[in-house]
Amino acid sequence: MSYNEEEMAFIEWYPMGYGVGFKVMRRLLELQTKYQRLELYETEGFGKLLVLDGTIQLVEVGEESYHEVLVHPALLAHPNPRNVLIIGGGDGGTLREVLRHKTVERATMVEIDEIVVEVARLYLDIAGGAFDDPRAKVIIGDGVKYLKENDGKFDAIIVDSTDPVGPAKLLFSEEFYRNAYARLNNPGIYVTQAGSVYLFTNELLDAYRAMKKVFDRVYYFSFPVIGYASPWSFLVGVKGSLDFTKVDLERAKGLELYYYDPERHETLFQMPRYVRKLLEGQ
Ligand code: AG3
Repeated sequence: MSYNEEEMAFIEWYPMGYGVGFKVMRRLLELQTKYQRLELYETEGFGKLLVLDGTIQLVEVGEESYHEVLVHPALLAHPNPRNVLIIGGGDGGTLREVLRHKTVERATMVEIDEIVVEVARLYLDIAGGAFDDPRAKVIIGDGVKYLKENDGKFDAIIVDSTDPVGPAKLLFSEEFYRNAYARLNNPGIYVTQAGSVYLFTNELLDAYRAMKKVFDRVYYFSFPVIGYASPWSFLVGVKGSLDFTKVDLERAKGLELYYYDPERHETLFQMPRYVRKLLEGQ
């Protein structure tokens, strides 16, 4: 969580003094929104770097290693995802990936902080026109309230939030999962990022256990994400009979993927052995 002027580096510090850093050329923005502190840097080799409350959200070069993996496994495991809800994801990367699916007729994104959306529109080159797609609907609001207080149904709910610590913690609670389950069609799929496997292991375990109380089936997976303390974890909750270990390879062909490899879908389930044992309660 620091910007070292002398060394021209931005380092995000995780627990126990584990750092993830980038050499930066200059700071482009530093501002306090209603919800968080936002910083934007130009890095040496990874394009722009977006930081919220000291935590790295993305680097332009390699952001697909997160957005592809958050979105495509879940949407390719669902037989026909037409109506998709994204909670968070203000930078637009998740929305962009969702809209690449031809089956998707409607993608609603509920982001609490409109400044993040504005900064993404003006400074980041990652949404790729997604915000202006006629199938996209951007709502500035609280995703927790949105799930509780509306009653439309979705085939997939994707949570692209900040870490399972601090303000986003509510998005990892049993109550939130219950509200999400109620808003899913059958079959339906829920996917969330769930933090660093090594450094937020307890948060991952807590979220996994809470999801197991609510969904008909829960899966965990991991992927090395550029810019985060990898491997990074993801959790999937299913409503009805949907098998997340299988994806539609025909639909995958049209997606031109760079990081996520649907033909090797099974590699997603790699977990350090001790974490798998913790998750499976052994
Ligand atoms: N997703 C951010 C994931 C959390 C990153 N955490 C961290 N660096 N400690 C939102 C940004 C991508 N759309």
